[in-house]
Amino acid sequence: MTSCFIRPAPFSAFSFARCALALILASGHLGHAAFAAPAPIVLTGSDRRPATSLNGEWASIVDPYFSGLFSFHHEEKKNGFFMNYKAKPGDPFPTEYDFSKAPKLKVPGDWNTQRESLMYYEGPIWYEKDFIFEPKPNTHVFLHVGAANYHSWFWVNGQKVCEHEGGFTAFNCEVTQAIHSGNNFVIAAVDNTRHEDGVPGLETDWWNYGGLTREVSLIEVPESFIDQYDLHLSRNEDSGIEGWLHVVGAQPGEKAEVEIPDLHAKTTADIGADGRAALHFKVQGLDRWTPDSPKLYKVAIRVGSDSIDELMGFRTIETHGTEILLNGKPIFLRGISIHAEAPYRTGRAYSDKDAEILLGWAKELGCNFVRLAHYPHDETMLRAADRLGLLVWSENPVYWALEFDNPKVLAKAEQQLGEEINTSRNHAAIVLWSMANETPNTSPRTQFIETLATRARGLDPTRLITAALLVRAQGKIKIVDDPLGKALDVIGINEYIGWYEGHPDSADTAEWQIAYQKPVIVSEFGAGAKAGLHGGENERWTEEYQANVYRHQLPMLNKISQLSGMSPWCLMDFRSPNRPLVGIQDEFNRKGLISDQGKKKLAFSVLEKAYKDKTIGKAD
Ligand code: GCB
Repeated sequence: MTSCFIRPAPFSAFSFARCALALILASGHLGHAAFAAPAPIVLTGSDRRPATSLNGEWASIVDPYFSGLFSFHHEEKKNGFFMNYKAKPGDPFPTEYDFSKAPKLKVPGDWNTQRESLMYYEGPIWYEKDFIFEPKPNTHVFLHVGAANYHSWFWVNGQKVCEHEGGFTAFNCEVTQAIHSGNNFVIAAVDNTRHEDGVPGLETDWWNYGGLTREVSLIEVPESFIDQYDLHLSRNEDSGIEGWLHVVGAQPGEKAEVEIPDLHAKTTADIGADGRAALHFKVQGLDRWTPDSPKLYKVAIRVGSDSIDELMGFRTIETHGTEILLNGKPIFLRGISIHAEAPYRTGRAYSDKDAEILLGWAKELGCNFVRLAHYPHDETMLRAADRLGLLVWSENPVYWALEFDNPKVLAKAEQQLGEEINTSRNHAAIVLWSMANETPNTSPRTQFIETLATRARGLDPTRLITAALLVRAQGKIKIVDDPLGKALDVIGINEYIGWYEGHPDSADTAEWQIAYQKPVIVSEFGAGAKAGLHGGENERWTEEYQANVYRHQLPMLNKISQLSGMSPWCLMDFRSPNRPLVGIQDEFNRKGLISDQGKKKLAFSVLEKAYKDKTIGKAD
């Protein structure tokens, strides 16, 4: 049994509230006696289903002590904010909150950039929204949350429906029992407090944007419904499309049907007792998805009265020696790293427009590849990458030093990785699952990430596994021999010659010793520059200095025989509390090739020229 009194003093109201939460959750209270939180389910392709949007303005209460979690009037439980109690004349107790008078926050959106007082806020905030809904008979209704950073709890009409940990993956809470015809309300508590045992942990080089940062909606599905599916081009069989789907509540004898009308291809498969159907069919005249021709096909997936109209590309990805092969042909990944920072307005990116701008810049740069760092980006970004023909590196937020010897942390990382893969597995654009970024070389770390790699391969054997590794420097010799490399298909390397190490021309004499004969992607290099600041090419923070770093890096990278791609750091400046230098950084990491206000720096054209003239990397 959880106890609130085992922790030594000081024991703050804040920790009491958290502890009360643990007790309340453990004992199944919170306005719904027999609550046992079911694991939120994955709905693959949820954005392709009809939905009732709950985006827009939500009432908000900032609650740094998390006191809204429990009632001061235990017998009444009216003061738990999740009850949304409206005071009545003659009540024998005071009600100390009222969502109808509370200020609003926009959803989707981080709270930090919506209200000045919340810029640095880390803690819980309550959200409330009224909505009208008419559930159809014999359906399941899910509250779909695109992402809530970091820990979140949800109630519908006072009934707890789910909780979720992890700030960058979508989840769905079943609300069928809690929702009713007519007026309803949904309440969320979202807490962006950083934790030592979180994923990511205490320290990141990006802003800890809190809140309901991605879209929220209601998705209604029939009694028996498709929760997950996977369709991809076979590596072994020419023109074979294979995969599977899973149905919740499948009826005996029910069949799955998949059709690609433009290819006149259709298959029907039996659904097993475990709800799974294996899919396989041959297609003729398929145009494979490539960056130059990102052909997407309409795919109709049907089981009983449930159906999803997908839009998918088909391609293969594999390695051969030190090469990456797309559709069996070597390809050099001309990339750039991107944070989910909103262009022009800053804050967490979430919209189609944000994705179009960010990926549009990547295309302008001559990229065929983007590293979406350092966490799974949203569905709009992945759809845009499918559409625009940009190969994607998608990353689990295992960043820097986590508690690698803590099994609970491993479970959290596995959960987020599972959500990332199960949600995004049908995007042709994604070719690499990245397990981690710059983790220290210790054996608990290696075991931890090997476990993740095994899980990723189990969930999706069709893509390549990577991670961004650190480099050991012995003077001009740069060594990559991290044992984690054994577990990877593609070695990612982050290096900052010319910025954190030496001068731009130090790259001219650097020699690389890479212990693996596998494809290598230099997943980061770069330098900080303030847009509009000009000076000598050896004067830090100027655009000239940054361009100089790029000019010296490119010939050096060309000498790495395993080089199969690169994604310099990074496309656009992004907010980070680690970057306080006044007048230069002002709490932005300035390694972008473009400023947060959309101004291109000189290095942009250095890289653009190298990409467009194909003077970097192996010819493809
Ligand atoms: C890194 C990290 C990245 C940082 C970058 C920097 O190695 O992977 O998250 O933002 O360096 O700018 O220092």
